[in-house]
Amino acid sequence: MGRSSRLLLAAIMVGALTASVSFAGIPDPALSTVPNVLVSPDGSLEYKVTVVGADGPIDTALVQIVVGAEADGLICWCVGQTHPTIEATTDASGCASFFISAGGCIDSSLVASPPAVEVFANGIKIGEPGIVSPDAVDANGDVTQTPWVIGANCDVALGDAVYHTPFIAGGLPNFCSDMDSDGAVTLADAVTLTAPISNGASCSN
Ligand SMILES: [Ca+2]
Ligand SMILES: [Ca+2]
Repeated sequence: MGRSSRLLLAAIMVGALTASVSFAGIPDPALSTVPNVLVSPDGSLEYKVTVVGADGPIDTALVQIVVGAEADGLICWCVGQTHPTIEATTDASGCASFFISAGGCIDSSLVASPPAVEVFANGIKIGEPGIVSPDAVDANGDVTQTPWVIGANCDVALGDAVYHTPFIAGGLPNFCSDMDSDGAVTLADAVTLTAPISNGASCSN
């Protein structure tokens, strides 16, 4: 084998090694979990993104929630809450945990210029979720998306309880009351809503 052939072979081997290492660490949108972004005016609710690649969960991945300009203008952001890009790093289970202080409900399929929100892991897009919150309506009882009024007022008040109650009581599908993004409004969503509603979670915006 000549010198150039040996160099070529070495380059191919290094390339193959690098490729296998890289693929193992590349987030796979199909394997990762990106629920609708859960926010609360008191920052009390945990929102989790799980980043998984071909070899399983990816540790120390940078997860970035990037809220588009349209949705950014419709969300009630608490003073001190970073936006429109919010970052966290995954743990050994591939899990990135956020506690976002804000209010509002954004159904991604209803915005004029989708996507409303993009979520990236190590620079690779892994999801285009919406946003949900106990703080779904403003002081007039208007939800963010009917029509495109801002809705939400950084205050979980009686109007929010009144808004969520029929969906919870009747188990009726409703995007803005589905806190865990499983497509249904169940006891689990009621449990998530209970503390912010009973505490009257609020913030300055
Ligand atoms: Ca409210
Ligand atoms: Ca649910």
